[in-house]
Amino acid sequence: MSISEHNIPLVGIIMGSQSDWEIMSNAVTLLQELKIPHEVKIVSAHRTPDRLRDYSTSAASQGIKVIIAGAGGAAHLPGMTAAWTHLPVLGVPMQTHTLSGQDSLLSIVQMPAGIPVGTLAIGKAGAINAAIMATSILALSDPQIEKRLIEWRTQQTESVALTPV
Ligand code: RP5
Repeated sequence: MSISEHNIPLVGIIMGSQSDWEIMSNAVTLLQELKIPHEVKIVSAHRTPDRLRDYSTSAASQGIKVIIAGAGGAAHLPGMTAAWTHLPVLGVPMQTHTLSGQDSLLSIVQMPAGIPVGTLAIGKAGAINAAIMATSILALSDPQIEKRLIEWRTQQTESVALTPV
């Protein structure tokens, strides 16, 4: 039986602010398409540090297998989450008005050795790819999830027209 049939969230999607939701909702859409149970929460490294600690330290025991963390600017959420948990953490840098998201990207990617964050692209592509990568991680130990992922990838390939219109 696939772990995705239990309906216990396997992927935790967290974001630093309500303002991140427009981008992070793209990760949710992908997980819905791939039928991966997930949960979504606002967890701010700076404004709700206790929530960050509580979420990160309890995620594994709650059944979460992968955490996707989106944040912008001084984007400490993915890194601090990774500091609190051994679960894989995928970081999605938000595009920002002031520095175009380069601030977010560098804040997330430049982790010290020993505490990794798998860092995706800035913005929508990063959110989508984080969901696909989370599914890939789950697929390593679940043949049904692997089958759905391969089908999704095949459909994507087949949807690309040879000739532009
Ligand atoms: C970060 O600060 C959030 O992840 C967000 O991207 C950024 C701005 O947050 P708001 O001021 O819009 O709430 O913590």
